[in-house]
Amino acid sequence: MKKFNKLNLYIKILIILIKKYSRIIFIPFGIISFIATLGTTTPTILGIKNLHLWIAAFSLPLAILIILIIIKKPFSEIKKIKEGEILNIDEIKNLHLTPKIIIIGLSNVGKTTLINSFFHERFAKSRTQNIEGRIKIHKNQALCLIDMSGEQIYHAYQVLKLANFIVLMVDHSESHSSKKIVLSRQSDVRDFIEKIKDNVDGNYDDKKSIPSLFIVNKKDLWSESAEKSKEALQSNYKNIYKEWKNYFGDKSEYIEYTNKNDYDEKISSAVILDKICEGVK
Ligand SMILES: Nc1nc2c(ncn2[C@@H]2O[C@H](COP(=O)(O)OP(=O)(O)O)[C@@H](O)[C@H]2O)c(=O)[nH]1
Ligand SMILES: [Mg+2]
Repeated sequence: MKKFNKLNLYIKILIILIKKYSRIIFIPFGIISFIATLGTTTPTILGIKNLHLWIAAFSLPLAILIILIIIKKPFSEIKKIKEGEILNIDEIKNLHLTPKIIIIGLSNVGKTTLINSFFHERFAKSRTQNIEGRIKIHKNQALCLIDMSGEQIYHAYQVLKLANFIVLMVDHSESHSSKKIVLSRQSDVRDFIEKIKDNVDGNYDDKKSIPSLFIVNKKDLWSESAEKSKEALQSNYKNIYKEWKNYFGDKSEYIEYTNKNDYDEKISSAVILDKICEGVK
């Protein structure tokens, strides 16, 4: 179990709660302290006028705060922030403090494998059916990584609503072993991105600037492809990335990547997590 300092989360939640209910908490204080300052012939206890009222003025907000904590259970989110904790869509929606990182892309690009690698698990065993969140603690920052099935575009639309960070994965071919660069795969990626943009255009006014990573995955397989087709692949994806960046903002980065550990120039998955943490700061 990773060490994770939750104290700052408790403080953050307390501040949010106090701000949200500031009227209920501070109006009684204002009224009682106003009454306590009135009048000249008021009783003096221990040299302080209306000491009993002042005690009430200070203890009432505290009591109200305690009652709010009992009723609203604001700290329940912290219990869920545990390394590896798996969350369904409703639980993900209830996270207010943890940045949500969505991993989107066509089916078989390697989304689930990437997420698993953050937990030092090997390749994905089964197909992703639903939207699933998983908590990752990286360098004392909690992240909620959200996986989806690439076959269902409405999953991507659903997770887009939640995103604080987007990881878009693309590849040269649907296959996990073929070195052949498939042109139709690149046009499928274009279509996928167009659908994502249309959805954002249709639904949000202020969602256009989201930090992101544009990951071209399965680099291990293109190393032996003909030099020309490799260059064409890179230049096509760099162009698609440029359009992506124009749309989603400057806080984005293009990376050529592989999930395969035995690949010589492998960027470690921890570097990807570093970039995500930097992006959500
Ligand atoms: N060669 C190669 N295969 C990969 C890589 N990443 C994932 N795969 C394989 O591609 C297939 C689909 O991966 P998966 O993570 O399930 O894709 P998802 O549908 O996007 O979640 C699996 O057989 C993985 O083992 C990679 O970087 N290189
Ligand atoms: Mg998957």
